[in-house]
Amino acid sequence: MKTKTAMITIAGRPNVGKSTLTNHLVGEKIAIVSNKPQTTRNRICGILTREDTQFVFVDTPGYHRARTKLGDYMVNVARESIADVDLTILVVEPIASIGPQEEGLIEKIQGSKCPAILAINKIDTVEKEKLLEVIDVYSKAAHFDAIIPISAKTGDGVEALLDICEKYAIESPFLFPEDTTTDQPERQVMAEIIREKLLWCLDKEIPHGTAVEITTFSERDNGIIDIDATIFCEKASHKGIIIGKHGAMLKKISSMARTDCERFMGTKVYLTTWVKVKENWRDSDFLVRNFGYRE
Ligand SMILES: Nc1nc2c(ncn2[C@@H]2O[C@H](COP(=O)(O)OP(=O)(O)OP(=O)(O)O)[C@@H](O)[C@H]2O)c(=O)[nH]1
Ligand SMILES: [Mg+2]
Repeated sequence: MKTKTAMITIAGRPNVGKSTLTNHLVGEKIAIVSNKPQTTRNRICGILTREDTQFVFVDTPGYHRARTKLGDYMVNVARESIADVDLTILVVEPIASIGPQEEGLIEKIQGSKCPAILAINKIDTVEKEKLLEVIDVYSKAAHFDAIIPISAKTGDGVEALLDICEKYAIESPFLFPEDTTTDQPERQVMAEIIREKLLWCLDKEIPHGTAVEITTFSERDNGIIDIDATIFCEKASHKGIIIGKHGAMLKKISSMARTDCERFMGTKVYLTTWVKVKENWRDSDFLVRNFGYRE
């Protein structure tokens, strides 16, 4: 069988729904999602193999103005993911004005000579007329091969988006085995699941200042998986909040995470979590790299 692959970057400002879209395209939750901006920190591939075509969707950190070393890393990843792919999908909010983040990304896309399409997401939240205004503003601002309104949440328009993506596939052997859905190692998926629950349960800067390290990941003879995870935070006061009164918050976070870990692994998981402080680690080149945020 002659096979094709398409390497497709999903770019956009924080919180526009890139990871939600990646999950919908792949048909499995492989990227964490939250209502807080700057959820995704690394480049993550979501893989979908459909008949003779393999799609590799590159979910990226939201493009923003960085204020920490970690932020610098995230923005760099977002920027560098645009070159050397077959297509870039720029995901935007259904807002009829173009922000500086979008301008920056459009400039980068045009400079890369990579074909681009625009996906206007969250159309479940706006009226048709408003959507026409958004289409009008973007079609005047830049050249996109196509402009597609979608809802990554409901799945509206996602199939049409996939059909368009298929046109950019080029003849090539598959890059991943056919049943693969992500390039992330299992331990990384587990760490990300825990970070997602931290984002869901905690407010303000606290979850943004956390990093999760899996120190044990082992399978028993009966298939049960033991996971030990350390949650690092930036301040002693944050540690107290993450643990909560009588450990209630940490218990809640761990229990939510365990359910998702079990779903992903398809087996019973024993998850043990600890919390440690690493003062202002996001501002340290060394610690940022140490937590795995490096090319
Ligand atoms: N109503 C609505 N909400 C959506 C849609 N797509 C995503 N969201 C919500 O938008 C928020 C952000 O979604 P994410 O997928 O984490 O966004 P992201 O672009 O990956 O964000 P970063 O990783 O921070 O760059 C979440 O609360 C999602 O549930 C959509 O089509 N409609
Ligand atoms: Mg994301």
